[in-house]
Amino acid sequence: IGGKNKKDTGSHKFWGTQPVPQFGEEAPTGDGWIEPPKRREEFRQEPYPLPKDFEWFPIDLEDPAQLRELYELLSANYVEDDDASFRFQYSAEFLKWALQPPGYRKEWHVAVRVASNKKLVAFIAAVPIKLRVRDHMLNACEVNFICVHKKLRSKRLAPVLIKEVTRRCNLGGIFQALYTAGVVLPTPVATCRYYHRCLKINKLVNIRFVGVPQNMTLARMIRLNKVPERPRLLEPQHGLREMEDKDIPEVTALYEKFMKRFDTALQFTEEEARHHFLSGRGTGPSTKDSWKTPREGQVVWAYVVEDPKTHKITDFFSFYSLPSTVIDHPKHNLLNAAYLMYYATDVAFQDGAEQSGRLKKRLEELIGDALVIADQSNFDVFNALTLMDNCLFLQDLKFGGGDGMLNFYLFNWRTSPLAGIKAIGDVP
Ligand code: NHW
Repeated sequence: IGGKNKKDTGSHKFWGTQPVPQFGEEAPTGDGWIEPPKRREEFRQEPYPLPKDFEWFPIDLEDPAQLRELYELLSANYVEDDDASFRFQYSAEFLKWALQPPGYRKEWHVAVRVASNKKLVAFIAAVPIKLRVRDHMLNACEVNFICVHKKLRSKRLAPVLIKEVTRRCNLGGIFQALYTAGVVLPTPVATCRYYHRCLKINKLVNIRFVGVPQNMTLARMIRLNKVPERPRLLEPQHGLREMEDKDIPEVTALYEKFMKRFDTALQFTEEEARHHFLSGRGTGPSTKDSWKTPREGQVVWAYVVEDPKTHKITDFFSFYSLPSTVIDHPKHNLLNAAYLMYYATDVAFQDGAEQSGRLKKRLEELIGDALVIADQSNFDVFNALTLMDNCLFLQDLKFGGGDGMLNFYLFNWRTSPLAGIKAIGDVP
């Protein structure tokens, strides 16, 4: 699922007024803000006006009823693929995990409801992030989950939501943002393609997520996509196990060192790493078999490799669960999709590891095991983007290119296109 990807370089009534690089502008020669920072008093102090009949609503995600309302708004109205066959169905647990990281601001969860009946009809959210873009460290925010109820589309509500969340971030001293979208807006800093590793072939064919290629039978396709029943690195001599709280300092340091290799990356404190890798794990103990049995409400899966001799953490990987509603299907209503999140391996720091193919081999072992765990946890498909080192393993681990693209954007920050996001040949 990646939304619409048509190149649209036409006029943008709203985006043309915003501090973002406009289409057709010359490539920037240096990095920096587009609009200078201002003092708190210089920003608009009161919320932007909404059309008559609507009101701003200070949504409280700690209240299960309000969280449920947000879940329902997004389940029915959030991102669909181009053919309206699938629609993201973020779980309530996922929304809490994504919207309440350390230091989150309740007032950056921006909601709109109908004044008369209090029905929730629109949403947008920002969360604080620390983002390195080349050698600049930005205190910024990440904006996500913009949604306008289907019945209220094309009434220019989205620009009001965006201006309001910008105002609230500005008042909090934040002037830059990172966001992603399937649609092309002025102007992406990077574009990635979604790749899909099919796991449950029968179901994926049945719901038309994939077709059986002409030169193949369904049985052959199933055979070709079968993954092992047990993660290879789980054998005691290799040291794979679920990530635990005691791993956080080493995982945070490994993540940071690994991500230095790219032009841009989020910076995590240990507290943030704990949140991203462990807090979304749901309830229930960590058992020897938990790799086969997802926990109640589990959003995130995180594994480390602990060297059996030195007890050092040498590698880790993580993925999250983001199902999609299968729209109008007689038999299946949910597509269970796993998305590759962060990973790192200390093989990357060895001299010549990339050229010699050692990095590729190690990533194939790690992500290959992630596929086994996802398969056993009953995911139908495992998705990944053409970023970080993913292009080293996507093809050999039998991921196929999808039609969804994801564009990355920076608000109020100029930089030349981010080459650190390595792409397979066919990505524009
Ligand atoms: S992308 C997910 C977007 N959400 C969906 O696709 C859900 C289903 N669709 C909808 O709910 C991840 C509506 O179609 C939405 C647009 C709400 C998308 N980003 O109200 P109008 C994110 O959440 C522009 C930004 O009439 P609508 C990232 C469009 O180009 N802009 O449209 C969010 C046009 O402007 P233009 C988008 O269909 C990042 C204007 O909206 C957009 O009823 C937000 C039309 O408005 C999109 N995905 O509602 C930016 N889609 O100039 C954050 C359309 O072309 C910026 N538009 O005339 C940073 C803020 C923080 C700064 C802090 C310093």
